[in-house]
Amino acid sequence: MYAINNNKIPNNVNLDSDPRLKRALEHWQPDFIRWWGAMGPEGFSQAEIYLRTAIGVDAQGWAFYDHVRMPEYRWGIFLAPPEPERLIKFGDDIGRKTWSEVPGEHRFALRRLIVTQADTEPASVEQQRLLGLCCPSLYDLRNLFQVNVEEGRHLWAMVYLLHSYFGRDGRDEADELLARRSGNSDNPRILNTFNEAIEDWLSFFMFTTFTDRDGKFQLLALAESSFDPLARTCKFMLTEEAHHLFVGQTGVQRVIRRSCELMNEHDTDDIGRFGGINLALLQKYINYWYSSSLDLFGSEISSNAANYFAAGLKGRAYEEKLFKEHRACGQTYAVELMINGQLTTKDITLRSAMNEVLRDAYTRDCEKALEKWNKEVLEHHINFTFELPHRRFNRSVGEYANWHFDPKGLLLDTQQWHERQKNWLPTTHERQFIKSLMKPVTKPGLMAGWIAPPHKGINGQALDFSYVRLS
Ligand code: BYC
Ligand code: FE
Ligand code: FE
Repeated sequence: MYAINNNKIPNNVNLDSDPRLKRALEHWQPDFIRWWGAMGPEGFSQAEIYLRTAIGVDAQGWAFYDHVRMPEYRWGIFLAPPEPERLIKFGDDIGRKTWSEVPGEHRFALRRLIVTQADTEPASVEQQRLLGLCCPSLYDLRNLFQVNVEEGRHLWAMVYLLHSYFGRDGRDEADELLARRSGNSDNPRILNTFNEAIEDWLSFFMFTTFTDRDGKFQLLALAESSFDPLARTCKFMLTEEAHHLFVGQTGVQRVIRRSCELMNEHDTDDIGRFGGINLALLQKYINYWYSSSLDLFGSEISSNAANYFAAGLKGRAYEEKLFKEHRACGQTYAVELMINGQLTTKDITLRSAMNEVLRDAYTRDCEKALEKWNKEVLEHHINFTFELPHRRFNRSVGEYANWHFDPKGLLLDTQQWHERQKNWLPTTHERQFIKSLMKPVTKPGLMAGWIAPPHKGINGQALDFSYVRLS
């Protein structure tokens, strides 16, 4: 155990200089710990986990590894270092000074963006709370908990903004963040994907590949914000996000590797009876989690998104690096809309297409993940290619929500959809099969039979290292 910093709440925002804020956060802290106890990982409060803790934002500070009990994890508040004289980079006010306080006219919109972002963080912890009980290895168990504590820290990051800049309203929102519950019909989490159950590790790896990647792109867009504390908070969160995406990408890849090994060993595609997961079933999980995550970008045409961009609240991913022009005025974007039951291409204003622009960037990033998976298949000399379904497939938000499309994007009638969706999405029976594979493996170095071991351990440790010391 360690004691680096005696502050109750580790931070680089000089909390001691603001006693009122400090008191407000110290008041919220026990509520957070109670929430963690009730809704965080089930069954491991006494286990010692080999976790990395952020204790600063520099190279040494943000990756401090030690065995820690999760309830004693030090959730801190860290902002990326300020850029001196940072100017507004996009929207109507380009070139003006960025804001260190919330401008009155943007108070409502900023609060809404921050609350929506914040809500996903505890939601994901709630969704994943039972996974520890059926982990495929201690290595994976540790990675799950690392993701969980960091999503907890992301909640802290947003609650700091709410408490610090939004007064009474912000404190009320912070309380609400601990009151909503993933999947609860009376008081659900805000965005749909965060109300889906995650009861098996394949779903966890798909979620960390596709849904945490939505997180990456939303954070990239908010890291451009003219509201400087938000931009700096998101920048630091992005450094942690990389590990979540690694867990997902390599998790699925290890499942694929194991499946390919079993296919070659037994000379069949159908490896379920050998305890493996068929590649075709993996494709269905991809279809499910990718389409659900696409919804998180909002409608194709969004006046909210246009207003956020105009006001400089939320930009595009890599706004400065990737785009030459940052006002996005007088330009158009072609989208396919459903008009009188027909797909029709329409030019809409670029600003109102900002959700779609971000979704495009996200899709390109997902394609890279699939390329790596397909390479794994190829290395086993197996003829199978994973594909992302069309963006119209299985959508619940936006233009395509009330229609049915196949994974190639072709329009279906309701009957065709009901007949064929079992070919594209996991059936109840298949979900049960995946669940039946989820037997806990908790001896150091051992691995469940449906997943291959990782190529290397965490932080240079061996694969049979005690990543988790069970009590
Ligand atoms: N489910 O105008 P529209 C992460 C609502 S993930 C349910 O298109 P807008 C993480 C919308 O609220 C990143 N409702 O929306 C990952 C609106 O409601 P009202 C999270 C939805 O505002 C893994 C209405 O539909 N961060 O960090 O353009 C683990 C019309 O929508 C959904 C953010 O989301 C949905 N999926 O865009 C842990 C960033 N989508 O006004 C963490 C902040 C939309 O009609 N949020 N609606 O009542 C935003 O930027 C925007 O709010 C959104 C929506 C992109 C989400
Ligand atoms: Fe997060
Ligand atoms: Fe994440």
